[in-house]
Order: sequence, then C-alpha cells, then structure tokens
Amino acid sequence: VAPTEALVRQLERIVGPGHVVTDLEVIAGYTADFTGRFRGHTAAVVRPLDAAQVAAVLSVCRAEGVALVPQGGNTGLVGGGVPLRGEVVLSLRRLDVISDVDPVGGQLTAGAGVTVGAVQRAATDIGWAYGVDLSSRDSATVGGTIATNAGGLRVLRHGDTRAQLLGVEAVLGTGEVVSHLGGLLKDNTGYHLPSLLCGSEGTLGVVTAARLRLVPPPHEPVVALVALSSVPGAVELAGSLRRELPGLEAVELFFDEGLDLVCTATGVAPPFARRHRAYLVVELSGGEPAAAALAGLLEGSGAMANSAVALDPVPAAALWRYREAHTEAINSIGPPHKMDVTLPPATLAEFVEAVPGAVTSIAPQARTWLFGHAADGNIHVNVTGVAPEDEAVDAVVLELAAAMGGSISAEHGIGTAKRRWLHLNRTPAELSTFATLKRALDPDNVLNPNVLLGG
Ligand code: 2HG
Ligand code: ZN
Repeated sequence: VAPTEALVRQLERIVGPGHVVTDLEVIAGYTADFTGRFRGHTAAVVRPLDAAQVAAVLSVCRAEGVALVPQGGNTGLVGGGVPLRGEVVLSLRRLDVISDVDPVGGQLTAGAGVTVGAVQRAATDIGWAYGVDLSSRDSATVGGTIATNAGGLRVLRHGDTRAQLLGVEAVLGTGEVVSHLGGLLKDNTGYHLPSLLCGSEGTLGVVTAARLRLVPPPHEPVVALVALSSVPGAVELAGSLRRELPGLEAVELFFDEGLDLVCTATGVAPPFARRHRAYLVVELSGGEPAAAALAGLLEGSGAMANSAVALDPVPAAALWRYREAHTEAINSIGPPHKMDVTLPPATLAEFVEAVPGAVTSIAPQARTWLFGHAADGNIHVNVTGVAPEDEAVDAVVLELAAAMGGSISAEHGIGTAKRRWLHLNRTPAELSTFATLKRALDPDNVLNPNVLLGG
C-alpha cells in the first residue's frame, strides 16, 4: 500500500514538515542502491530524530498498512535498503549523535545515523580505535552496519560488527522500544537481542542506537603489497601470515585483471613493472621489527614474486588504494552483479579459478572481477556485462559456492538480491525458525518486507 496524503500529514506531525521528503528529485537519492542494479520508488522519505519518533512513525504506518524500508547511508550492495514496492523509506541519518564516551572502558554510544568514520574519529580522539573499517566508512552508518552485520577490512583482527556490540536500542515491528545500552562487558541475563537484531536486515526491528566496544589502536602500522604467481600460493601465504604474525591486522586479496581496471579507472600507476597473478595487501602492527618479521616470512615462503613495504601513512594509503578502489572502479564500467561469498580454505583457490569459466559458460560477454578478504575466505565476485534483472549468473556463482562448502553471503547480507538462494545455506527448520521470529517481532510485516525471507 502506498502512503496517502493523509498519512503524509500524520508523519509530518511526528517528525516536522521539513522531514517528510516528497520532492521526487530529492527522493531519487533514496530509491536506488549504490550499484544502480536495484531501483525502487516511493512517495515519501521520513527522517525521524530519535527512537520515540521512529516508534511513532512505525505505529502510524502499521495502522495504515504501509510498510517501511529502513535506510542508513544507502551503501548496501544487495538491494536491502531499496523501496521496491513503493514502501515509505525510513531514513535514520538524523540520529547522528555520539554520547556517553568512556575513555577508561573504551566504549561509546552511537546513534544509528552516525557514520563508521565518525565513530572511528571519536575513538581516536580518546586514544582508542573502532574495530570495524570498510571502504564506505564516510557514508555507511552504525545502524546499517548493524542491520547487515557488516564485515570489512579488519574482521581478522577484531571480528565482525556483531562482535563490537555491547548493547542496542531498537524499535521492534510491534512498536515496542527495547534498550540495553549500559555497556557491561559481562552480562548473561537472557536472550542476547543485539545478536538477533544484528544481521536481521531491518526485518525485526529498527536499530536506533548502539553501545560499541572500542579496541586498542594499531601500533606503528606496517603495510605491504605482496605479488604472487599463483592463487593457491596466495591462499597458503594468508594462512601462514595468520599463524606466524601476532600483530596481523588485515590480509586482503586481489588479482591482475582487477588491478589493471583500478589503474585505468583511477589513473594511478601500477605498483610493479611486471604483472602478477595475485596480490595480497598485508597490514600489521609493530613498526621496524614487525616489518623484518614479515620480510623473513615472505622470503622463507617461496611464494612471493615481488613486494613493496610502507611504514609511513601516505605510502601505506597508496598501497591500500589498489585494493580499496576496486568497488568504485568496477562501478565505473556498469552496474555489477555482486556475489559476496565465503569459502573454506580448502576450496578457496579452486573456487577462484573456476568462477570466471562458470560465468562465461552461460554469459560469454560477461566479465568477472574477484577480490576480497583473504584471511576470512571471503571473495567478492563481481560480474559486469549482464543485464541487472538477469539472475542466471547469480545462480551459477552462488550454487558453485554452496557446492564447495561456502556461504552465499559473507558480509553483505541477503537483501533482495539473494533471497531466492537462501535455501542453499539454511535448512527448512532454520527457515521456519526465522519465520517464527519474524511473526513474533513484526506481526504485520511492516519492516523491510522484500528482503531475506520476504518477497
Ligand atoms: C569491500 O570489501 C566491500 O570492498 C565491497 O565489501 C565489495 O564491491 C564489492 O563487491
Ligand atoms: Zn568486503
């Protein structure tokens, strides 16, 4: 059901007339996802200021039978924040306050609309760091990263978003506000609602704030770009780095085709004179001694073909850019299909080598771009040259990943893009448990009805 004039007036009474957006040009920024693959439409974007306003908006929409699509920075990659069927967009960006900063305990409370970058800066200001980092840090928000259980570049070191949550405040689909922001490190008092809401993709409740744990900042970071001549060599090296280097912060993977594309799209010069099959970006704490330990390990491994090392921030950022610019560079050649999968270490290299052929066997004109988080077994399969609505390549890639013991979503979520294939990873009993939870917490299906189980 689309919002009526009367509903728009009711929403304006809750959030103020300036905060119900009905101007179609402004709305356009809320109805397509970052890739341009998923496009929806809506008559209204509502921008509440706090949990009480979110609860009031939810209750009037529920009474009118109008569903809501919660949205943060709109950096999602699986169509999870797109109003596909004219739902009202519930933008959480105005909930952007950081409070109760605790420099002793290393914690802070962030509103759903605070960006990951703002959390990182607030943490740095008090001598700590935030354990989550991702390329979209300056747009992605706390609420959205909780709803999707975002991973990113430092999962190896600090775990995913779920691992940073000491508590959440959320408005459930029933309209009830649940809040547990005390931040006690040990608190075994029943069901852990942060775990349930994290990764629920806005289907059970709207996260409005979170108590986040902070982590010690990286100490004298060393960044290396390592070139390798084979994919199995890269996978094996990622394993030895994890085992041998206690200060390891990140091990990221990309390949020769992706590097070429990044250099063309960004105008940056290639890192080495010769091309190599695979590359790892490695970051570790510990300055000169850590750099020496890394060099020793690389020489001993026999897999390395070339390397560049940086101990200062500017050259270190330049090495990181080869990896971080992949998403942007791929977007510059057309809307990609994004399949974010995890493989067990035993089949990771085989999967990387099999995917491009599996794609061209059904879509000869398509191009496959692979990169990801080597230490997590997480490969981002991007396919360009295929129409946005053609799902044949998605099916081939996701079925291959599942058949090799993998997950069809490592860190981006199911969204609307992958709901057809959720059964590849989840048993009927699990899916019916999901449905039971959905009915209990969102009985009228007003929250993000097109994602995960819906549609
Ligand atoms: C990354 O690791 C993000 O950079 C985006 O998860 C991945 O664009 C992608 O496919
Ligand atoms: Zn990623």
